[in-house]
Amino acid sequence: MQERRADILDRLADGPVPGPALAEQLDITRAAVWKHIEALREEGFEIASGESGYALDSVPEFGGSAIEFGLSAPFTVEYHDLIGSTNKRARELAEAGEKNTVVAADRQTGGRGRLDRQWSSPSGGIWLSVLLRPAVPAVHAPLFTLAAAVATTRAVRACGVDATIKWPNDVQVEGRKLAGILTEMEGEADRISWLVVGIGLNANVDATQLPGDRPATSLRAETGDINRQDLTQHLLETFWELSEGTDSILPAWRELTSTLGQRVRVETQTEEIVGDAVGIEFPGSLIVDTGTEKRTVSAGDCEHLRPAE
Ligand code: BT5
Repeated sequence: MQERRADILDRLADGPVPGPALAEQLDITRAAVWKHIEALREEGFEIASGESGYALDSVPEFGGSAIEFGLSAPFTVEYHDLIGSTNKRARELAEAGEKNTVVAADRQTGGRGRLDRQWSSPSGGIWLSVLLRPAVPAVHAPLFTLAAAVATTRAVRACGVDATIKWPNDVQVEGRKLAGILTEMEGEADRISWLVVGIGLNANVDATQLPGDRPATSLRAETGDINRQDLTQHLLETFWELSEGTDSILPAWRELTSTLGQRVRVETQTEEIVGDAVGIEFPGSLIVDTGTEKRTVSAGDCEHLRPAE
């Protein structure tokens, strides 16, 4: 969002402010204030102009300014009603030198999952990508995928939906996929240059529109439509906190996963491993006890078979 508009919203958050006072506080003309107010109205902010000045009556349900408004994480949000892929756009911003940026969209036409799979992204979802430049080695990258799963699960639980994490990147409700995460990065072994963590959350969408091997689900199907601004802010704030204190990610993930204790089948690029999921270890590898040995699996598609004895 434009910095000036963020400033204006911050000032209106505490109560009405007359136009001339805003102009003076921001050191701009009254005409410029009016232009910014009009732009905010166009974004869906209801701003009344009465005797006591401009008054903020309501914040839009979704959008860049709505997500940034009152957000206690240092992200700039770029919002699109329609885009190919937020991950692709975030990668472009990474190449242009940006950081701590979120690209969010209402609908994507070219959403991607892992291994270039298609990700269905109808209007009403939360499709976003977070661009970070954490000062950590490249091997730490999987931690950020787990952090995104934790942040998404916590935000969804705050809406009363009993979600859990399936290793490595799915947020599910009773075995149905509610959200997926796609992490992309560039860097040298000793340091990540940029990291883009894409989160796709089926929010206010019909679950029947969604593909998948098993039926997918959405927040609309689980609990009814939710306020995407609140949920996105909660998600981004938790994600930021975890990315700043990476030691807390694995313990938080263990508390929210449904994979540990399950009998699983994991398909990696080269083989299929069946066994009991007995642990997760830095930076996000699943430990599978096959009965004859304990295998450490760093990436793959995981299927829950039945709980381990
Ligand atoms: C994922 O891949 O789960 C990662 C999805 C990441 C999407 C976000 S949206 C914002 C950002 N921008 C992007 O372009 N991508 C990210 P994977 O584990 O490979 O799962 C992909 C599979 O999930 C597909 O092959 C389908 O079977 C299924 N699927 C597709 N769309 C779905 C949806 N909306 N809900 C549930 N399942 C879906």
